[in-house]
Order: sequence, then C-alpha cells, then structure tokens
Amino acid sequence: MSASELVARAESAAHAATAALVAAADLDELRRIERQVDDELAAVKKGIKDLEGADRSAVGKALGVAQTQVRTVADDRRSELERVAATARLAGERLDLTAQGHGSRRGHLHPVTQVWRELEDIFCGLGYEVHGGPEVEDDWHNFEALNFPPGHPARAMQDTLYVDLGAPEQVLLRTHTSPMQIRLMETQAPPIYAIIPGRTFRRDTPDARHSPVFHQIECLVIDRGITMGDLMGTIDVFFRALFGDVEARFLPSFFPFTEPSAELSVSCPFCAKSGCRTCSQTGWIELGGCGMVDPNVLQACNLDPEEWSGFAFGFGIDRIPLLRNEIDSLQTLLWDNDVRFLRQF
Ligand code: 2U9
Repeated sequence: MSASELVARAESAAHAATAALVAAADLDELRRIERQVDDELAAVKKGIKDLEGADRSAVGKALGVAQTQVRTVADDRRSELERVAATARLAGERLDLTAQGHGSRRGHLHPVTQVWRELEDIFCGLGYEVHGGPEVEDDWHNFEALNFPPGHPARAMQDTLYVDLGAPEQVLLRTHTSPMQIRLMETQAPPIYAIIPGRTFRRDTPDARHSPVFHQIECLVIDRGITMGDLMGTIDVFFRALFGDVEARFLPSFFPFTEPSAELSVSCPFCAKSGCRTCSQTGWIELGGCGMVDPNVLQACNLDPEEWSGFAFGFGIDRIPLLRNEIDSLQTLLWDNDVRFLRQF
C-alpha cells in the first residue's frame, strides 16, 4: 500500500471506531470495538516497514493521531459505562433499612372535648377561673338554692335522674352545672369570675336530638356594680372568640335563678342571618340562656344584694361541634364512638 493509502486507512479506521465507541451499549461491546480497531491499525503499522523517509514519518504520525483519538474516546466511554454499571449494581444491591412503620394513627380529641378546651382557653384569657364540681348533687344545691319552688316541673321525676341514696328525691344527678355556682358562692368570697364546664344529666331517651348525658358550660360573675351591660359585652366578646364575626341576640325569657333573664342566640356563622339548613332558615341559633343573678339566690348564699350583683349564663357545649361540622345527629357525635367518624375531627 502507498503512504497516502495507509494514512487514509488509519484516519478511516479512527473515524469509524470513534462513532462505534461512542455508541457502545456496554463494556463488552466497547472491548470488541477496541480489538477490531487495534487490528485495523496494526495492519497499517505493518505497512510502514515497506516505506522510506518522509512517507514513513507521515504514516507513523497519522497512525499516532488515530491511536490517540481512539484511546481517548474509548477511555471516556469506558468511564461512562463503568459509572452506569456501578450505579445499576448499587441499585440492585440496595437494601432499604428504613423502618417502614405501620402508620400508627395519632389519637384524636373528641369534638366535644376540643370545644370544651377552647371555651376554657377563651375564658381563662379573660381572667376567669375554671371549676368542675360534683356530678351527684343534693336537692339544695341543684334546685332549692337556685330559687326553684317546690313542685317545679324541672324537679319532676320525668326530667331528673334521682339516686336511691338518702331521703327520697334528695340525691340526684345534676341537671345543670349551676349547683357548682352555689357551692362557689358558699365557699368563695366575691368577687367571683368563674366558668363551670361539665357533664349534666336529664331523664331523656337517646336519639338524634336528645341525650341523657350532655355537656354544659355556665358562667358566673359576682362583683360590685355588675350590670346587664357587662353581661351583654362579655357574651359578645365570647361569641366572637368562638364563632368569628357574629352577633349575639337576647330575647326576654325566664329562669328561676336570674332576673331579668334572656334567651341567648348567636347569628348563624354559616349564612350571616340569611337563613340556611343549619339555622333552620331563621338566621339565628339558640344556644342557651343568661341573666342577672336573682337577689334571692344571692341571699341564699348569704350575699347582700345591696352590695353584690352578678350575671350568669349557661349553654350546651354539644351543639357547637354539631353546628361547626354540620353533623346531623347527637347520637353519632356522642354515643356511637365510631372511630371512623371521630377521627375526621
Ligand atoms: C347561679 C346563678 C345563675 C346559669 C344560667 C341558664 C341561664 C341557662 C341552660 C341553657 C341551655 C342550660 O344547656 S342548657 O340546658 N341554662 O339557660 N343558665 S342563666 O345561671 C345561674 C346559675 C347559677 C347561682
């Protein structure tokens, strides 16, 4: 072969090998291509023996350039293929030692407990004390001291759960948390700023709207110079803390332990008084009652109505999670204890 033919053969071999090396799919194919191009360049090298002088130098140089180019491309591709092979091996050998938990579910506070605690936070923020009180009460604290006259319907067996203890109809399950307010006035000198959340009991058959056990919160303020304005202002602050931008409505009512008394409603937080399913199209939701503590009640606790005055209010806690979450049935909320339902809150 002539020098120019040998140069062309070396350049062509390097060019073809470069394209094949770059496209090599794995190390075996790369090695096969390297052997192939080495054989081709070895043939060129063998041809140099028959050349002299400048021809010999020219073919030698072209052979050197071709070998360097092929070596560089082969080495680069080898590094890339070795990296890919190492990554694939590591992936295949990977052992996931992370502790695959079973997703233990976190517990949930019952919706009533959540509202109960929220109410306590609101009033503690206003400087009130929180008191509990006994659930088994006596007639004096649950009725007599609260100005309930003998024979009042609330004292009837059909409404009150009496305990077979002591004299007949003298020991009962408290029908409201008011008895604890009597106990506070008997044992704590005014001023008193207290809330009493707790369980209360009525003779009721459980259904979607009724429950023999329900939760109430009552508030009692006894101080000098307390007015109906203080009561209405406190209710307004409290309702806004609980429901946001709402209004409180006071309608004349009667309770044996307050005078004047008012029925307490909050503007519907869902429809802003335009009427909806939650507020039965009225725009208002009745929550409970309030009033100025009756002087007879103050006197029953040896407090001088000429010196002391106060207000009180009471309402059911259970209705609040029902309202907030548009739950139709008290039964579902209180009695079913269905974790699939309760875990949503
Ligand atoms: C004392 C003086 C005053 C507490 C009050 C209400 C009005 C009231 C019920 C509403 C719905 C309870 O959950 S409910 O069934 N309560 O309407 N409670 S004023 O007044 C008192 C309490 C104790 C010594």
